[in-house]
Amino acid sequence: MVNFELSDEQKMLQETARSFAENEIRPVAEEYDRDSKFPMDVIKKAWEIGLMNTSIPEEYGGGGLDLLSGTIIEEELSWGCSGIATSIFANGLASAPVEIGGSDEIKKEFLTPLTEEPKLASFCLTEPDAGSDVASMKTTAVKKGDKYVINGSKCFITNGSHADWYTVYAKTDPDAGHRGISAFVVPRDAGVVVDKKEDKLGQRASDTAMITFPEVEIPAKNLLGEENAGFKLAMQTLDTTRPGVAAMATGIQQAALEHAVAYAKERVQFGVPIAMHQAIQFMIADMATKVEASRLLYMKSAWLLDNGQRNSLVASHAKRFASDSAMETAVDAVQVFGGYGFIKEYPVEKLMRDAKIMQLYEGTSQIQRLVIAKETLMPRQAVTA
Ligand code: COS
Repeated sequence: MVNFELSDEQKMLQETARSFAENEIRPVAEEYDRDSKFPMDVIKKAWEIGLMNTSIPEEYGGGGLDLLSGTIIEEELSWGCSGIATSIFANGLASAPVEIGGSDEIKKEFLTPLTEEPKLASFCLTEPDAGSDVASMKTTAVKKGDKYVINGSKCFITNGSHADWYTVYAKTDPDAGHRGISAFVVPRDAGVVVDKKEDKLGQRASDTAMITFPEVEIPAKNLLGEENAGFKLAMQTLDTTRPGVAAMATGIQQAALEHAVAYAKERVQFGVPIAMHQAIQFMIADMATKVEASRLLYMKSAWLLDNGQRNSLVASHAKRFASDSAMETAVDAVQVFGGYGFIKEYPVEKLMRDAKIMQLYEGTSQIQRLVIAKETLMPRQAVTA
């Protein structure tokens, strides 16, 4: 039986998140974007009311929520400001490999502190010469007795300047391609260096940093899962987080649509509100369809995982479609606003700048198409969800 109704608990979460976005995020979004100001105060408030660390199991102090509930929150906060939302949800990306591959001891050591205080963690996969091509990474981890020594640099790291710990992917067998990568938890005080904070086109409230690991020594027990199984752990992690990116892209679209509708009803040209012109109506109609389809896709991709099924294909459908739609919808919202859309005093140019990253981070739209094509042409047998 198909049921598109959210549970009472999910509806309550949705309302809480929408009201948080309305009252705590939207009022500061423009200022934090303009000044590229890190939203630590908003993060603290989101943490206090339980909108962060939703996926961390209750036994480690987290919300223990299913993925669908988490993604619903992501859509709403992103409706407020996707830059601030990204800062709030980056812990989910860093925690997922620990939740999937960490021992009980490591989960207690690293997940529990995130739930006791508003602390941050970052996910370190991408390198200057290894973006889409994860397997070409150069960072190494060499085992020395009961320690690993990590050397290398990671780039585009969300919350990198503010994180207490990092999940880091490194080569443990440099000649083995994707089968020679392992994942580790690295505490900041092990000697992690924050090299530089990036100055970005959009999502300017979020922190994006270059991070270096110069001969950083960590205990061998900080290995997540099996040695040389880090690539699969990264892919499994992205299966759990791409639905969330699709949800954030849906939040941007919802905001763009609402702004465009309100403006179209009030702006008068040729003697009537521009909403009366079919040229505008067709743009609004396409925007509305994209929002609806994006929402259904992200929800299905989360629901599949919640129900123990592999979601790689649907997560890529959702991430690809919602991200591309966010870009198109934001561009169209600017078009509906005409010349005013290009002016910073109006809200839609920010949405256009913010939407772009949706097509880039957590796998570009082209990488999602690769996954979709591969899964469609050569469906993979069930891999652990
Ligand atoms: N879950 C579990 N295992 C997976 C998996 C998944 N979702 N996807 C792939 N794997 C496994 C495969 O089963 C295969 O295992 P074997 O070693 O046993 O053969 C292995 O991983 C390699 O898979 P595949 O052959 O599909 O990899 P490709 O090199 O063809 O493609 C892409 C990998 C390009 C899809 C991958 O590198 C990718 O997603 N890149 C983008 C990275 C990204 O999103 N970066 C953003 C960083 S976070 S901001």
